[in-house]
Amino acid sequence: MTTQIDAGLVDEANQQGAAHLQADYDHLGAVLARRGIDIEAITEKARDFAVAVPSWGTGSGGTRFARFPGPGEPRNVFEKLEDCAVIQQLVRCTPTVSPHFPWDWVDDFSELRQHADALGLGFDAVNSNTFQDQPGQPLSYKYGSLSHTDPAVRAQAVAHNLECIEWGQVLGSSALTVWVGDGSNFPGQSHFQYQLERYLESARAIYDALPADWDMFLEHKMFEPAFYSTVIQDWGSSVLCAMELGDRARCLVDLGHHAPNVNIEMIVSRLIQFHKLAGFHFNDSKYGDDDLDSGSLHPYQQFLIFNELVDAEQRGQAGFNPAYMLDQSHNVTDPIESLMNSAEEVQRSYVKALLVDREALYAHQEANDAMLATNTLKAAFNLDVSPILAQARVLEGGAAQPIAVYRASGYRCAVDKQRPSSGQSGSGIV
Ligand SMILES: [Mn+2]
Repeated sequence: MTTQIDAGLVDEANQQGAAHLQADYDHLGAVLARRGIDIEAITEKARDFAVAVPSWGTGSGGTRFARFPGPGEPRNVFEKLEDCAVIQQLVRCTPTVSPHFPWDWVDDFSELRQHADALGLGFDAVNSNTFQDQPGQPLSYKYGSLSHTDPAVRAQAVAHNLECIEWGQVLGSSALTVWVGDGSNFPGQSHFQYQLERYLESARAIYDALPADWDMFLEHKMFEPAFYSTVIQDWGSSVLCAMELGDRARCLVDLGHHAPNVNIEMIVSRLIQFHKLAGFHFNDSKYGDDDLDSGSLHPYQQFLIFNELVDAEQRGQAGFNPAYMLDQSHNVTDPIESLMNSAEEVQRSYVKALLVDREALYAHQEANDAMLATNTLKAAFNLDVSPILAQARVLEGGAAQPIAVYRASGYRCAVDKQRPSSGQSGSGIV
């Protein structure tokens, strides 16, 4: 397997920090032991944790005002995979990449899969794109795609999704994520019910074409690009459509796609309860679909979401198998650094949720002791689990301090020389 960063550099940095890491790990181990928790068991769970990297996150993102490209941006999906391999080499919890079509379209998908294999990477859910027009595309999505009034436009959008499945099969993927920007910008512009009926008819055509081992993830988003109404605007519409389509259609929760102050962890619980949770696009948000780095703003909310996920995992909830993916736009940071940091922050929430004393929590809930119940959650959240995360990375062959090693490697500077700016980007905000 090709490594992007000199393995010697990783080892050297790990050895330099080994004594301090061991001391911190031992101390945390003693703290956890007093709570009846075996730190080694938690570290094993941390080692097994995985979150997929979005191919579109490897380039600098932007807004509708401007995009400020960074140095050495990947110019194609092969170069995006190389950057993803750097991330995986150092953090060891991002073994798969979620591709987006047609941004990541290639002539030969077998070659792409071989390239990923050589880098030690696999593919997660494939994403279709019917929210923008591509060069040479016969019909426009200006007024919608899967829900367009014109059956010919709907057929074109369905055909694209079917192509995505074909390409994804070659890549070894087993899920299609469908997000449509369809909606309206003016009251009265669209008939809500007819529009949703057209969406369902198109989604049905895609669902019926799923290979036997594939699932369909429906991603909702409250607004943008449509600013008055959106066809799949919230988890209510999403779950209604998923129920209508069948067992293999489930709801994907993007943390930035909700109304402000919505209780996302409760939505997650509801979806788990009814076997309709597909997975996540992790990111953070202050105002809307900001696509900020995961855990950068609301780490407690992210922890509370994982509290629901770990609760389901530990209770062995039937059909519980969510896909974890990042979906972020990196406008002012090096995307590799943001993705490494974010993967760690998501893993951190998972590990903290593992530390919740569930028996005590259930007892406090039964006794209606709100104070002790909420403090049980805080007792887990307030612990610094960084030594566990670092130890898990080191044991998996990654870096205890990924960003420090990445900066020391000079990778960005090296690829900047190999990748002259094309002035274009396959990055986007979804
Ligand atoms: Mn998303």
